[in-house]
Amino acid sequence: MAKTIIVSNRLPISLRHRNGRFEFKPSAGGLATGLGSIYKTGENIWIGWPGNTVDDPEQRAEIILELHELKMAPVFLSKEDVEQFYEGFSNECLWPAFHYFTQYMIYNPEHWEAYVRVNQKFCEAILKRADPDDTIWVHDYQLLLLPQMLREVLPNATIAFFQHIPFPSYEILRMIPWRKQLLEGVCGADLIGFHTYDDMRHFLSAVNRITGLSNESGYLQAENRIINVDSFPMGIDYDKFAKQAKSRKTQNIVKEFKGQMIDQKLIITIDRLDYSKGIPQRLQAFNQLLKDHKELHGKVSMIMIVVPSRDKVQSYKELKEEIDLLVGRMNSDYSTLNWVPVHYFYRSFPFEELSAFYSMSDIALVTPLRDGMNLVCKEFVASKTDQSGVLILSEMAGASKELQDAVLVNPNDQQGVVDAIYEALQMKPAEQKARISSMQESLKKYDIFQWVKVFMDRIEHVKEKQEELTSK
Ligand code: GDG
Repeated sequence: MAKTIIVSNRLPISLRHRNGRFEFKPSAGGLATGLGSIYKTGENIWIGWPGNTVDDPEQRAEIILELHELKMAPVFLSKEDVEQFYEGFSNECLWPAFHYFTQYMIYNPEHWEAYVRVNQKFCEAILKRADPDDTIWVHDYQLLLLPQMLREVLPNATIAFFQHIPFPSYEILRMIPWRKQLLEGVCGADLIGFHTYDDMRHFLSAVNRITGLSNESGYLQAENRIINVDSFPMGIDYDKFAKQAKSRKTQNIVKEFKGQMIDQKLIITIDRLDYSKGIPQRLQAFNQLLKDHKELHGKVSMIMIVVPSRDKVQSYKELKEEIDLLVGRMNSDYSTLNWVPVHYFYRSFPFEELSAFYSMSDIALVTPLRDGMNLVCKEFVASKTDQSGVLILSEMAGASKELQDAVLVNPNDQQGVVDAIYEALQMKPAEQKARISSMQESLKKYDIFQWVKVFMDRIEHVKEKQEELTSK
């Protein structure tokens, strides 16, 4: 029987090196949970990089065995691969280009060669395990070349691709010297998915202008195949967040945390360290609010969690310094003995504590300059089980297309963000309730499990359509 293979750059595990041995902890992230029902079934498997470089053949063998138990198979990357493929081409060329940060793009042919080489490594790892009729679902921008590489060897396989980050307009994509190869690579798939309609539209227009393929109602006609392109906005594990927020454990943490911040309104912000998330701009808006509204001093604080990420890439190092400086300045300007405006944490928290932060906060300030979807805003809404709270959301996040009951802002409009925070602080409970409950309804319906189902059903549909066409 044909099986399904999930492929992503990172496997859904964290790997720790302890006492000369590796320890694995399965990831509890949304995607891993959603895809659990797929890769943990039957012969199905998840293939990807375990996240550490391992050179010792004995250790590699040990890791292969242990991952096998978890229904995963590793692709081992060398230190050079990580530097040139992951930190280099993926994160210093594609990531900035796709998020419209062209000033950070680095066009390095060695990085490009490494990108081709590592996509090839993934291809070989998959070919060792794939049968000709399998379904292979490839994830994200690190593996854009993989669908076509697989197609050449497995012409009858069903190949799908989903991109988790935005897809830029043609004018940006064309800046990349290897744009044609990238598009031809991804067009090896039968189904190509994006979070939003706009990403899909940008992709179709770039494909048309660069490769000449034209689309009809979301179908591209390739030489002897059709390729379906569509948007599939990703959801969260809604029940998990709602349940955790109500749990005794989380409510005890809320009591403890809140006890230290009596009579203060709390604004939560949570992001990976990334320039696309607009962290300095958000701090500047909060600074402006405190400057304009002295009456809010001592009455409102921001809890800012920044999760360390890509700290070897120069632009990320600089961003960290900028944030440190801004927070330092704000706190030294405004703090009193019993009030600190920004509680800044450069680390990640266990799930129960994350849930407590969501649950106890009055406002979530989610203002990326560009974001494929953004799950933090959805998790905040799901965690507000008493239906209080206000979500302030950037128009540049994919999620804003669904969460129209948020207070929507343009993150580049500092005064607009200041006004939105002020409005949120004054918002009446009845209005908060109306907005939160309406967003909860849609997030509940279209959760991560539904997202996986809709995508997998579409793969099936495209496969049938393909067969119909070839039998004609
Ligand atoms: C990419 C795209 C797209 C954060 N801090 C902690 C913690 N987190 C978890 C959140 C959330 C996740 O990290 C962050 O997800 P986002 O979607 O906000 O952002 P990216 O990492 O940039 O993800 C994005 C996503 O892919 C999915 O397609 O939405 O646009 O850029 O789930 O909860 N989790 C824990 N402790 C923390 O301190 N446990």
